[in-house]
Amino acid sequence: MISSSNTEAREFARAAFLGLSDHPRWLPCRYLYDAEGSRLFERITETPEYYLTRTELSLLDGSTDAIAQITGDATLVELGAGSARKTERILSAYTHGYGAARYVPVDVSGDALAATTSALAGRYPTLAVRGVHGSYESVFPLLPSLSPLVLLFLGSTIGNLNQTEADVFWSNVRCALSPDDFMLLGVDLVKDAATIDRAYNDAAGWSAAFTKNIFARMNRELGSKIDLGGIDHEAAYRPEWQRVEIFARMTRRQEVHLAPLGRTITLEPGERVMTEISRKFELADLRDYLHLFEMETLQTFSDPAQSYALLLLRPRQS
Ligand code: AVI
Repeated sequence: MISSSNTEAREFARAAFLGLSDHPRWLPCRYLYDAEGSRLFERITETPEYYLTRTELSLLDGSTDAIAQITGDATLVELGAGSARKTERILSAYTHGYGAARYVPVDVSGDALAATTSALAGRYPTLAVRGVHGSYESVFPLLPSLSPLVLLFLGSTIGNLNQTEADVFWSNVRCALSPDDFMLLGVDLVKDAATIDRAYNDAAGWSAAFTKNIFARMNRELGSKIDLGGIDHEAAYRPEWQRVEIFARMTRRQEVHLAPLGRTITLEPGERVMTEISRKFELADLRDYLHLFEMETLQTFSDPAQSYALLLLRPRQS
């Protein structure tokens, strides 16, 4: 019998093989988030350079009561369990407003899910939490049975999807939402390149550690034997693409073993592997794009510098 962890390792190995044999080379960013990756990402969010989380938290502070009033009592379904800090602000507004709240965190990382669930259990006695361990896509079929709901997609994680993935995502969202549902979307906005570059190259080195962790994870789970000291983190904002591109650059020759497949891929010094993109948005373009998917923007909350925004969305009523 093939155990599910064997199946997961084969899937990871296949994804790594396909991405690393492509031109240019890449790895799917979902593999950045094992327990260690989630821990490293939390450290990034605490750095002075990473303005996204702090700005989003302060926007949530100023808007969640109003949002809870607009949506009414609803089940909160969160794509990407996120940090308990962020979720607590939202849960507080719903538990204060409606006495009890229902929360469904969805995450590919079982560890992140368990951490969020246990952090919340003690603090909110009237909260019913039901975690879903899986990809975002896995929760779409469940959404009609959870309506009325507010779908939370925070942290500008939407920016980690490329245009094609985003198009599929929004089609799925639109099909899964019922007329009484809402969605709260957090997005990082286009701004000067230097501010963005700093956020993805923090001085303490958490961003670099996060990028390298995908290779450390390959060592742990796929027996890859990659020399982590032979990898540099490279992240830069490309204004013409309105996105940050994050790469691992090899500083020495690497033989990458993928034990579950019995294959090896050679990476030469100087070769780069793209591990992630992080798209930044213009509000007017984004609202227009969402309109194509019949998602109407009811309200936008942004900081005075228009650095970041929360959009309260609703399926367009026909
Ligand atoms: C999760 N996501 C929104 C982060 C971002 O800003 O794109 C991931 C990240 N990668 C490196 N730093 C942050």
